[in-house]
Amino acid sequence: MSNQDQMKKAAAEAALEYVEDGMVVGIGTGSTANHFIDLLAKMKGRIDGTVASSEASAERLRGHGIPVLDLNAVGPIPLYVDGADEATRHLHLIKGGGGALTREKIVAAASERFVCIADDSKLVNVLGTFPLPVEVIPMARSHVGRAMLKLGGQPELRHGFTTDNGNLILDVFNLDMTDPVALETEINQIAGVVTVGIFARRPADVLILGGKDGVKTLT
Ligand code: ABF
Repeated sequence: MSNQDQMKKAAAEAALEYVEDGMVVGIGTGSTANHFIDLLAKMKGRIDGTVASSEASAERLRGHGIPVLDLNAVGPIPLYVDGADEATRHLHLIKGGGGALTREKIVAAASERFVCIADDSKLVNVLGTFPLPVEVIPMARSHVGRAMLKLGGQPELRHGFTTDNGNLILDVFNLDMTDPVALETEINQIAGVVTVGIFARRPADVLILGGKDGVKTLT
């Protein structure tokens, strides 16, 4: 396992402390979330089940014999654990590098506590070095692309990729994200945008970062 992967695993392990008996746990997507899934398998008898943010995570959970529930069949989720592509000390995030941003945003919105897990290379002062994923309805691709240009970004279509919802992803480079709440709100208003990968209006509640000196928790 690479050092970075060990840091991801350490963050995932620390997140287990937030899991309580009888909980339904929201589960994210990506390599850090995969560590969490594998660790959760060891205590699967103690939870009621999970809600998955992607088909890939649902499959991995089922592979461990962990029940995967429909979000509509459960009430508010007490805990959601997921990774991120970038995170700030304000717990604002960029997500969606894995393309699962829409379901991730839904599960985050439906959750009482969002614990974000990552290796500490994801911590940044200002979001935006990582290109911003925006999920769009296919017929709106060009329209949304032009809107991104007007905002000062350079959109690139993620070629050969379709989301779990049958939509496309534009990865937008060079946006000014000094006010992520305002930018998230503005991009949300563009017709044809399904989800923008800024998680600032509903940020994480806890950020667990694995580093070479162990795990740090920001709240
Ligand atoms: C998900 O997985 C995403 O929102 C984010 O794009 C990605 C992080 O991947 P990894 O944990 O593999 O670095 O959480």
